Amino acid sequence: MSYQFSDELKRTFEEIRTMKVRGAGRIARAAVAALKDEVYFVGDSNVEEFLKRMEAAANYLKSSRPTAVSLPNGVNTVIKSIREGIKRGLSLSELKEYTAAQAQEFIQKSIEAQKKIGEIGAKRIVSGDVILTHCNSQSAIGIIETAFKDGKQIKVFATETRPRYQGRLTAAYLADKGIDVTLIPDSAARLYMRKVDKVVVGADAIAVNGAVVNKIGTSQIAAIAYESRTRVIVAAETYKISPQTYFGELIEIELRSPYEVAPKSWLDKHKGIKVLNPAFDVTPPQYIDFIVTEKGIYPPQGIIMLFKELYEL
Ligand code: RUB
Repeated sequence: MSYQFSDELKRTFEEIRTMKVRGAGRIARAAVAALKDEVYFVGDSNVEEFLKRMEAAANYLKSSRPTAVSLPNGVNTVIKSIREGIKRGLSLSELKEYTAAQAQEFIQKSIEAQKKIGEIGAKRIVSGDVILTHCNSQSAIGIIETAFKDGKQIKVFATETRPRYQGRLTAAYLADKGIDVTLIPDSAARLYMRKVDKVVVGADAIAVNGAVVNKIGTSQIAAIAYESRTRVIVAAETYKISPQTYFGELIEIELRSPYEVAPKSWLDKHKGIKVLNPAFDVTPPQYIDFIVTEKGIYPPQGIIMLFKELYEL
């Protein structure tokens, strides 16, 4: 059976797909907020029907972008709460209220988690540090900004992050806050790494073995940092840990349009050229010093313990 979704839900799907809304935390919150509003969309006659319609909406949202695990983890939280509500015997209207409240709680906790990561991670930054960050991660920026607000003298290198240039967003944000920031091409990371004390990046997904999936180029930066003995810090909320990886599944890497890499007119002239445009890559745990979560700091090898604790395994 196919379900009708509200225009708002479809708009959120499009905004995530086209990257108007981007970044793993924002994507999760936008999807959960859309589900929260969807609760009241059409008049279901019973709780089972409501669950089915919400599951369909959740699956639709999950298909917008494949890599950020925060998205399925966020929408699954909402679906789980509907199932719980049904088990507790809630009426349809009670169930809707309960679902909307649980969705709101996820959004609130996500915002709080990012704030906490900023506070915890900033303790590992010292005055005089030169930090390199890649892409545009709210959690990574939270660490940098908190350290700065705590009065630490820091300098930041922000990589451009081709092909979508999210590094410009980061550089503009940091400069706006009064932080000393230098925008560099991604390919200049090795040249400047010897000036860098700490690499601070975010994550779209974390495998239970501590490998981190983040914006394409992160693994290159981490390897360069490893080479020059520079610390690599990953900032990530615990809902970015991928449960599927516990069962040996791999995290899917999103492949985006070739026209983000080269213009269509140019590629049309050079028909023999193939283009690959992966949006993310995998940084192996041995290149990561520690992962800052809202629950504290973990070495990548400790993520499995954290995961088991979170899922009560
Ligand atoms: C964004 C990206 C960010 C993570 C973490 O990629 O790789 O580093 O999503 O972000 P894209 P946050 O621009 O393709 O979405 O810490 O804000 O969740």
